[in-house]
Amino acid sequence: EIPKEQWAQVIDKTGGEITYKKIPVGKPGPDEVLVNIKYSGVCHTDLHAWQGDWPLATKMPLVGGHEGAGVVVARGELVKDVEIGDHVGVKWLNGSCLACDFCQESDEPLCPKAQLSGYTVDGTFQQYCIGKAAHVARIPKDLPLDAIAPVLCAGITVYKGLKESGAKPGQWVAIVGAGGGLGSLAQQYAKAMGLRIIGIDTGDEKKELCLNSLGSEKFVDFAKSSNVVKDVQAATPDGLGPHAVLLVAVSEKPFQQAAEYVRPRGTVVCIGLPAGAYLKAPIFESVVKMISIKGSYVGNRKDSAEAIDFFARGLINAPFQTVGLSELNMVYDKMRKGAIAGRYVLDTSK
Ligand code: 8ID
Ligand code: ZN
Ligand code: ZN
Repeated sequence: EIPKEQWAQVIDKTGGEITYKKIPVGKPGPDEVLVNIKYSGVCHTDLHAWQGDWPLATKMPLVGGHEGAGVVVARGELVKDVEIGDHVGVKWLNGSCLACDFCQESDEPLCPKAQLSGYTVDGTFQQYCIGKAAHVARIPKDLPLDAIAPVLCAGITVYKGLKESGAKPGQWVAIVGAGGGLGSLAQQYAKAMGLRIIGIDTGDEKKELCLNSLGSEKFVDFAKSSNVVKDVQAATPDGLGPHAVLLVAVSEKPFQQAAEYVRPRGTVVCIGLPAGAYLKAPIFESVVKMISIKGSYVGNRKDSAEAIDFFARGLINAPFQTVGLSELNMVYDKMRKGAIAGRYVLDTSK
């Protein structure tokens, strides 16, 4: 039975107080489903949205969150291929037009009418969330909904980014921001894809995690290193640097360094979205090393299904800690300080 009211984390203005309170449960439109969110990951994007870091306005008032795993409890009359009781994920891409050039080519994140969970529509920091049926991720019923939650943004995004990097099995990839949410999953996907990994982040806790359980063979501590560029290149056997770089850090500096240490013919994939930041690369080295620099933005429905399938096959086992939905403020405090190794997942029942 669907209640009339539910617990949610709500903001009324950018950077304003986050209030844990009861709000009405929404009704799904004809092409939508209502999902009883059991667990939601907390992505750094949610913090950017709250802080107003990006040149794109959010809806207000706003319920954040876009890594929501739960159970379908209601559906609109046009929905035929999702059943009540199915396990699904509400992703960053809540919906898209399905008709534009980009949607037709399965580049739906690029849809000019894309609806974004926890940004332009209410997201998963609530007990009942609405998603477009076409876009909710299908989750097999035997998978744990807490552990799968971070896959729904972090997992999909890094899996897509690794595909976009063009790195082949046996080649080296540097993961910049390796100890965070996206970075920890990136190592797991990279390892499963047969890549060799250099983790870049800071602190002994993240170093241990990367080297001992996530799959990095080498680790560079960006805060301790006196020359990150040299150290990253030295981490590859021939000293010529990694074939690909996945940038998932939330600061500008590493985006400036990547072109310097990437291998000739290598690819730099930008994923992290630090506020107000610019990309800068030396033209000389970019030209004579024939470097590619590109962006990568979440993934399409097929990427999502594949990322979940890696998890279903037992290849993805990234660290997460679970706390109540009511503790979102604490999670944001830690995230702002870079003090989270892995991901926090919120249990919406407390
Ligand atoms: O589709 C996309 N492109 C997409 C999808 C999802 C998330 C982009 N993102 C963006 C988020 O908006 C955010 O800007 O990816 C970024 C990373 O998200 P996250 O993994 O959720 O953030 P986190 O858990 O806070 O991890 C960030 C890590 O970066 C490290 C920190 O120590 C932390 O572990 N880091 C920083 I800050 N500076 C670094 C540096 N110079 C660094 N690591 C290496 N070198
Ligand atoms: Zn995200
Ligand atoms: Zn479209």
